[in-house]
Amino acid sequence: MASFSFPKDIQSSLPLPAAKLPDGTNMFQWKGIMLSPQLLQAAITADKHFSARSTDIFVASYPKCGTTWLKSLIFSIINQHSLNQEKESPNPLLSTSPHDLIHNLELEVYSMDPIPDITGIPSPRLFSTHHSYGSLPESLKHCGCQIVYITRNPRDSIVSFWHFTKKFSYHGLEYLSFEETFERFCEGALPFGPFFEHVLQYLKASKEMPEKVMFLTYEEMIADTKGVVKRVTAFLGRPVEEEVEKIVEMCSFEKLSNLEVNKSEENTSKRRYPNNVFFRKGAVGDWMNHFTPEMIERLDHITQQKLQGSGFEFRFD
Ligand code: PAP
Repeated sequence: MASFSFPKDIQSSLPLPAAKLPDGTNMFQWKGIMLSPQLLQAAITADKHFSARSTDIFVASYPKCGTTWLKSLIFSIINQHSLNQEKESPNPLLSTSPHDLIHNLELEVYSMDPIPDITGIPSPRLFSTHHSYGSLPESLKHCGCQIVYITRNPRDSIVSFWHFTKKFSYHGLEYLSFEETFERFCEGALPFGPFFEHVLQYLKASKEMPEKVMFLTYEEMIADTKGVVKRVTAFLGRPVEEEVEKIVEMCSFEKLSNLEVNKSEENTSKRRYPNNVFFRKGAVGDWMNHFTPEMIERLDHITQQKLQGSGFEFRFD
C-alpha cells in the first residue's frame, strides 16, 4: 500500500474512508465523489485557494469520456487566430500533448504544488477537471466562468478506463480484471465516481445555467463534430465559420494519434501517465467486444434507474 500523509492543516477536515483501491489505499468520499488521498488533498487545497476568474474556461469530464479530444478542440477554438499564422508559429498541438496545453486542476495544478501561483497566466485561462459539479472549488461556481462538460456512454467509458489502467501502475488498478473494473464502476468505487451522479449534476447545471455550463456527449461529437464545434464556439463567444473545418481536422483522432508527441511513451509533463495512453480506438461501440449479456442487463438497469426523469439518454452505437 502506498503511504500518504496529509498536511497538518487539512487533517481536521478529512472525511472517513469510504472504499479501498486494489492496493488497500483508502478512498474518501468528499462532496459526493470518490477520491484517493492525493486527489483529496488537492481537492481540499483547490477548494480553499483556487480563485476563479470570470474569463476562465473549464473542460470538465468523468475520466475516459472524451477529455483529450475536447481539450484539443477548446485549445484550438480559443487560439484560432494565432493558429492562422501556421508558418511563423506552428500549431502547438503538433508538438505538445493536449494535456500539456490545458492542465488538470486536481491531477496537476494542485497536486504538484500545494499552493501554486497561477495568477500570472493570461486570460482566458484554460483548465480541466474530473470533479463533479457539486465538488468543484467554490470560487469556480460563483465567478461566472464557463464550463464545457463531456460525457460518454457508460459501457465505452468502462472499457476505455480498463484499457487505460493496463498501461501504467496506479494503486493496483492495473491488476483488476475487466469484470472487477465493471463492479467497481457500478458501485461508484473508482476515482471521481459515481459516474451517473457526475453526469446528472452537470446536466442539471447546464439546464439551469445554459450560458455557464455546456453539456456534450462523445457520441454526438463523433456523429457531427463540425456541428458540435460550432455550438462550442457560439457558447464561448468565439464564432468562426471558416476555421471550423481546420479545427475539426487538426483535432481528429487520426491526426492527433499519429503525431510523434502523442505516440510517445514519455511523460512530457509532471503527470504520471505517458502521452500515448490517451489514444486507443477513438470510436463508439467497443463495449461490444467486452460486455457479457449479463453485464449489459445490469448496467442498463442502473442506467435506467439513475437517468429516470432526467430527459437524457445515452447512445451506444
Ligand atoms: P482522460 O479523461 O483520462 O483525459 P479521455 O481523453 O477522456 O481520457 O479518454 C481517452 C479516450 O478518448 C480514448 O477512448 P478509447 O479508449 O475508447 O479509444 C481515446 O482513444 C479517445 N480519444 C482521444 N483523442 C480522441 C480524438 N481526438 N477523437 C476521438 N477520440 C479520442
